[in-house]
Amino acid sequence: MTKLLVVATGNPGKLREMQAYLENSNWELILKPEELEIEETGETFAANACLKASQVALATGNWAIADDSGLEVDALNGIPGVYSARYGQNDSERIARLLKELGNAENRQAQFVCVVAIANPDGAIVLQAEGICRGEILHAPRGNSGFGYDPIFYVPEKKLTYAEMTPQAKRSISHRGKAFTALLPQLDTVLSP
Ligand code: ITT
Repeated sequence: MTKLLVVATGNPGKLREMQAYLENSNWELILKPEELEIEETGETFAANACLKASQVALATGNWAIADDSGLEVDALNGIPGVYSARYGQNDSERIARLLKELGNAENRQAQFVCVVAIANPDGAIVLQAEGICRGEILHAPRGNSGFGYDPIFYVPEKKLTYAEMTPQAKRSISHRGKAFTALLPQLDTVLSP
């Protein structure tokens, strides 16, 4: 039986990836109403993912899935981290600010983190998974695919930035790809209460 799952994100780049990753699941995806905005008051990716999934499930009366993610830069003590979306007004501002803060620092090591959470219609969190991808921050953007910080995040294993990868390649090594790989086998076994 197909069940409805509300995708609790307002980020179109994330949405594209989440829709692709959920394509062959037994769930029928619907989008979160645009006017339903959840304030991210948590201090961890897990807290914010759970908050978004739970609030959207309660508000819509459906199952909901949320993703909280961000970029942690070693030389900046993990900043922007959970504040990655609030680091500037748009993607190019956020990238410019990060490159400025990092300057010519020799240590360019960083990681993308993603926590995905699923809530049932009562707002209870039933599943959660995390994925991490280590990489390096370049001095200037490279590539046109993807979204967000993709053009400055270089993955040595692939010798490409996220923005130079095909969606399949990004999925195979990315923080979100790994979180969904852990989550998907469990998702189809979840039954309505
Ligand atoms: P929702 O909360 O509505 O899902 P958001 O953009 O506010 O959307 P987050 O709070 O999780 O999402 O912030 C994530 C930030 O990290 C945001 O600026 C993204 O662009 C960035 N980000 C997350 N995953 C990324 C990826 O795969 N590639 C590039 N940037 C990414």
